[in-house]
Amino acid sequence: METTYIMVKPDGVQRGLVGEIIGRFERKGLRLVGLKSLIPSEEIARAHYEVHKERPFFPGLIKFITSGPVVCMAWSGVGAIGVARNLIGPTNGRDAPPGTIRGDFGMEIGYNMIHGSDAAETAEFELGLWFPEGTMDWLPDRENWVYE
Ligand code: DAT
Ligand code: MG
Repeated sequence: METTYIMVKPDGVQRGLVGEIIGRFERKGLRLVGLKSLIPSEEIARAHYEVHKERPFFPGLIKFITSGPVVCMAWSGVGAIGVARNLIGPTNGRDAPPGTIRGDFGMEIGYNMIHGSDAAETAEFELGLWFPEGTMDWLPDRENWVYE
């Protein structure tokens, strides 16, 4: 079992795609173990995107992420980090295949609606950053019909 940090970005919230996005994770069979909405502070946005701090797009990225509400989520499942990245699709919506979230709804590299952790270490860091209070420990009954 893995847990990944997923976040609907301000463009996804503004466009009313929160339900659509959550539905895709639910239908896939992942387990929701954390959910909240907030307007990110500059401090948390900078920490989250620390690895990109030298990139030319960094200031614009921080301005974008702090511009309005995001929806912070933690999803668990076998191989959840990779499974979520596959549901999300490549960074630029124009290159992302249909069937992925970015492929179905995105036309840009910046306005790409959703973040997903890219590895076990980043998931651990991001979950600690956005969910310092921790996540829930529970098992949906339906999981007996998701995993053999
Ligand atoms: P991903 O979100 O697919 O993991 P990433 O970690 O490479 O992509 O970059 C983080 C975010 O930064 C990405 O979702 C959108 C933005 N970004 C990345 N490359 C960019 C670029 N060349 N121009 C503008 N924004 C960019
Ligand atoms: Mg990334």
